[in-house]
Amino acid sequence: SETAKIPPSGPKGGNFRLSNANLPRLPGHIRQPAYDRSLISPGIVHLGIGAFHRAHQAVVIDDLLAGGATDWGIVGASLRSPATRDALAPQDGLYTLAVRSGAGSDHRIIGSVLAIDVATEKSGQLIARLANPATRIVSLTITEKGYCHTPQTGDLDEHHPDIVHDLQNPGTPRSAIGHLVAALARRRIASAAPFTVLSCDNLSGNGQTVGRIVTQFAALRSRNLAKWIEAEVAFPSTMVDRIVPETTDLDRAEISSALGMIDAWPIITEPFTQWIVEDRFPAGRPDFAAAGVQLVSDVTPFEHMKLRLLNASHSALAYLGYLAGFETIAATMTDHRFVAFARQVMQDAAQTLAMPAGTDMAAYSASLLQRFSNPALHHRTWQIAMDGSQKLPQRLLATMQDRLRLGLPIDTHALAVAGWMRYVTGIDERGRAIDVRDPLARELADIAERAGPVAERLAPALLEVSSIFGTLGNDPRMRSAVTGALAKLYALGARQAVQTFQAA
Ligand code: CS2
Repeated sequence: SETAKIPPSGPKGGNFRLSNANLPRLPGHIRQPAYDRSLISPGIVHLGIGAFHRAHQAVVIDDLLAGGATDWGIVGASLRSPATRDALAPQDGLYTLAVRSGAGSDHRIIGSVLAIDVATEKSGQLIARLANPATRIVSLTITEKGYCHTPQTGDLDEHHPDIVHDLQNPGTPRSAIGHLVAALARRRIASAAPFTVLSCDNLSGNGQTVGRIVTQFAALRSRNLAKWIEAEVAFPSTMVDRIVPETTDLDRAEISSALGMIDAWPIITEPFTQWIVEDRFPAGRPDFAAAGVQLVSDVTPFEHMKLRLLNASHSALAYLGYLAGFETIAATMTDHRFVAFARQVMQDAAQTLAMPAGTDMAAYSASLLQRFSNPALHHRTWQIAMDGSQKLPQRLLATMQDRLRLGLPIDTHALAVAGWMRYVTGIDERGRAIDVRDPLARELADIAERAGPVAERLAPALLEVSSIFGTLGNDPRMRSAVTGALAKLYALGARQAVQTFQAA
């Protein structure tokens, strides 16, 4: 995982570090928290305080704190790595948000993160914080695999090692699910109202899904606890959208130099940001709308639109672009064949969707292509390619299922799935090793090793991984489309496969 390397010496003559005390030393054009941080108290605990949260929700909260919502500060939690805490604690939680595009770069200091807990060090402290009635929202960006579920069904994976551990050690859990349930159990015993659980991950029906997983886990501890959770806890769904690449050491150096002081972990993002939230917060919420958040009664159409247009084409570009030798999404987008392919992924997906009221498919797709082309973002294909086993179902397979149901061809998506298949063999088109990161990496590599690089054997073997493909993997139309696409990929390579596809 990422670690923050602090530049060895301070920029231009100073050794200052971003902190409350050093805010007055910042250049005047850099926007700072427009509120007295000492007056802010926490109302939100956020599990998974990575780059995505700090570019999205924490910025919304920063705006709301400036508007006077002083009891909605954030305490972040890392479930494993102390890296973010180690970088931000000496900075009093402050960090820079750099919004970048072809038009330039804008720097702003975010002050909404008040503290960070590291669960592996003090699991009791985090549970106590979650159990504290002042915590009214517990939000999550723990990535797809953090839910310890079976991606294809959305059910809790009872055999997941962390779940097995947490059921045996309910007071010292490892998983986010274990922490949520430990804290909810305490609140129930104390006759306190529960917090609202706000999933901000790219899962389909993320609220419903996390609600189901939490309740299933609780039921393995106590039926009454599960019933109480079902009756009392709200799990609103959300659609969150902002592209946030991993911060590089070059970013750290550039931003520290712009600030005239060190920021050990700034966040880089794009101008676009969107947050759609299902309005169900029995424990209260800040006035999200005041910061541009859209509150709706049903997030589903927005979520499907995003997963099946943005994330699907992102994953397709990531696998096929990586195989073609492109390091970033923006570089992949300099090849018109890939642009055309991404557009086709979106068009095919759109035929299965009811676009949300007020959105236009053509305009939305055009804006996605433009965002992917942002030359100022170094978003690695390798980063997006990560954890494909957790991403494929909601991004690509759901569309394929719907298209088959409608009697429509699935060749476009089949090529994207074939790209994933070749990627997870761990060997690229030039015979070099790929560092495949995926909870199923070992299993997938074993399958690839047994099948060999032969589409007719490899595609059917991978389609049998039912936690990813479910029954879709047995559908003869799926088998033949994916096998054909993979054969083409092996015969021609990604660039040509994408191109011939266009001609077909
Ligand atoms: C990306 C997403 O890494 C990935 O899988 O597709 O993180 C994507 O950048 C965000 O969902 C954009 O909102």
